[in-house]
Amino acid sequence: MNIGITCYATYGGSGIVGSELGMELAKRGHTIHFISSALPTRITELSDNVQFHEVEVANYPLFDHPPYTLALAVKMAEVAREKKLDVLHVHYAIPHSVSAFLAREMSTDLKHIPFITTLHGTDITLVGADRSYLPITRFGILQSDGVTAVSAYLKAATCEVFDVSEDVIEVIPNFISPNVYQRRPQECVLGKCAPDNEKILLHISNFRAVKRVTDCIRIFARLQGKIKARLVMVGDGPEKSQAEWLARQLGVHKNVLFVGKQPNIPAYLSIADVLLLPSETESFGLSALEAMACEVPVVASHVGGLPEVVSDGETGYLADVGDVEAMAKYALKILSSESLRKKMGQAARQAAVERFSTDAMIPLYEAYYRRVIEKTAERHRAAVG
Ligand code: GMT
Repeated sequence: MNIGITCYATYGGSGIVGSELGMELAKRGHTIHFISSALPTRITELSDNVQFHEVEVANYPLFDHPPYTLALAVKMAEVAREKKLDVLHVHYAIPHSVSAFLAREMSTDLKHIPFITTLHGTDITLVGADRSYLPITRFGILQSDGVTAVSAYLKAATCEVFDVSEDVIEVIPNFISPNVYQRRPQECVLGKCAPDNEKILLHISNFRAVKRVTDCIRIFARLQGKIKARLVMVGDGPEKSQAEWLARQLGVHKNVLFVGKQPNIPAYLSIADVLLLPSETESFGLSALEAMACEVPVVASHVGGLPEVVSDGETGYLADVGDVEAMAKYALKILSSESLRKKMGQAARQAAVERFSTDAMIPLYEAYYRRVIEKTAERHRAAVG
């Protein structure tokens, strides 16, 4: 198939899922056309069957905000026509589904090319549910020829918030490549993060408020004097300085390492004993899945789609949002027993591979594309007579 993929290029889980899906589909013989403002994150190489089409947004003094949504729609239509796309798949509803709608409606020769929207989370639970975007997000969903959500929780939330019928949305969970995400010896990273053989607690995120990064510091502070450990914070974003400040306030800053954005996430996961993910909400929690694949038990909030990923008591522990006391207790339990960490880590790896591997999930996308293409073609034939 010729598949167009649009996602955010530089930031967040939806961009990671969009780009990794494209690369996996390309490995299976499809031709992928990424249409985005910049080369999507994690795309390291282009080839005959992985192509990139940059959306250039012309500016003009009159524009307070250059209209990216329109420039994207024009580029989508151009690529769909020139590259004979069979399907266009957009990740994150806002504004991508609306651009795809415009592209489809711009000209009669594009009406038979379906577009599919994958909902990732904040496009529904935070941004999309905001009054200023709700009607257009709902419109984008309903105009899509296919809609997928990354968890059953997100599907239910979308149906409720946007008053959308259940049969509109297919659940296709996020995935990992078990060969990329696996525990491997990482002497160099280990030496840097735990020079004195400390246990490692890891957090990985974009440091947005929704991630509650300061809870990681509070959890870590509760472990002081109980276990020799360090907290490694991977990523960057608006809440980083608040977390740094709190680490100083609580007197734990010497053992908290802020290492910024890192290109090699599996290397950090390979040295971790526990992943902390105390988010306010999480439609799926891709970093939890990545950790599980690297045999790292997860201590996270019991919220959103996380219980679909982390089995409480088996592959990690879940606690109420903000309950740093309970999360610290769970982290200590894992860190105090190497056999428990290993047992949970192995169960986590097994669950990640069996339930969320690329081999299990990519065929679901391929089958869904085929179904939507067929359905759209039938509808188109009926419409043109
Ligand atoms: O979490 C973010 O702030 C980024 C956001 C995104 O769309 O890039 O992440 C969402 O999509 C990820 C990939 O599907 C999910 O793993 C995250 O759980 C989800 N984030 C939230 O729901 C807060």
